[in-house]
Amino acid sequence: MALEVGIVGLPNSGKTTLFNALTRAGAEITAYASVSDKPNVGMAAIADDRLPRLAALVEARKVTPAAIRVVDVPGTGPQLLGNLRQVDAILAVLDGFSDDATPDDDLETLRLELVVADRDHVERRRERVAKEAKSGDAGVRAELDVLDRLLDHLDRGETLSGWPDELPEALDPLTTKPLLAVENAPGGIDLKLEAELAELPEEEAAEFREGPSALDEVVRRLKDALGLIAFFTVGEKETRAWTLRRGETALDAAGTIHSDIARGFIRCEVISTEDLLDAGSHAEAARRGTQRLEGKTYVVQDGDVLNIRFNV
Ligand SMILES: Nc1nc2c(ncn2[C@@H]2O[C@H](COP(=O)(O)OP(=O)(O)O)[C@@H](O)[C@H]2O)c(=O)[nH]1
Ligand SMILES: [Mg+2]
Repeated sequence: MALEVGIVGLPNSGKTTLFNALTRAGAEITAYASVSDKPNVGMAAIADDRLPRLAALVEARKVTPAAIRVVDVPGTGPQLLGNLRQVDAILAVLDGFSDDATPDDDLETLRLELVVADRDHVERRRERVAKEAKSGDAGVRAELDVLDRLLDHLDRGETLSGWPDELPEALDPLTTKPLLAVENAPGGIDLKLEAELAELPEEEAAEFREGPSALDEVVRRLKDALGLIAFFTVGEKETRAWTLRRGETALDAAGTIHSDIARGFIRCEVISTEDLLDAGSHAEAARRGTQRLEGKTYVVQDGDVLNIRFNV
């Protein structure tokens, strides 16, 4: 499953512009609130300069970057924000380009909208559980009790992240997710410019920019917020980057590639990107002894090149 990020923001702050710049999907950008309430969904590639170097080593015919799924919801009501309950992080887009822009106030407004959406979520869950509790099931009654106390907690102005115990498993809150604010302004992250540059070939776009791409910066901050690392699979047919969360194992890496590979996992050849590039080939790396064999529980490191042996 690819990681997911949700975009939130007030109307006309530049959410869909950011979505297009990240995904190059070309969703409709309007100067008015969208009539459709369907979220835009697309994939954003994660730039990593190690990938082309690894691909060059084996003259890979196909090079595939890692990607994050991006969801752009056209509004901030509880129902629309409910589309974001499964995302791993939230990007808050703030208007910094209008004459009367108030990005700090807008961020507060957005945080409040998320709090309201979560209260709504807890309340709906409580209604459902209250109906089921009439049957007398002990587990259901216990959840009802927790939800009642949780609603009291929220009504005292406290947050879900401030809840001292574990939250009921059935809840998927928004306010406990990592939230990253992106101010959309010339001189900062100029999304309109980025969306335009995203349509150009990479070299041409780079000539327009002074520094690194502002979007790469957004993706880099996202990776930090989520604790993501990259690993690579290097082959002539395809060389590919993948993401894992820091601390995940070789077995998790296998599962990211394909559930069959996880099921049939035998062992995993591991070498760091640097060692492989230094050696110039897998054969030379093996001769130098910089490649090793690891088992299922090996904790994958950022930049590891993995070759998983498995049987089906
Ligand atoms: N000047 C300027 N206009 C922008 C910028 N980003 C978005 N816009 C404009 O603001 C309007 C709304 O943008 P859109 O991405 O659809 O906002 P959304 O409602 O948050 O999805 C469009 O007319 C965009 O062209 C920006 O960075 N600078
Ligand atoms: Mg939009």
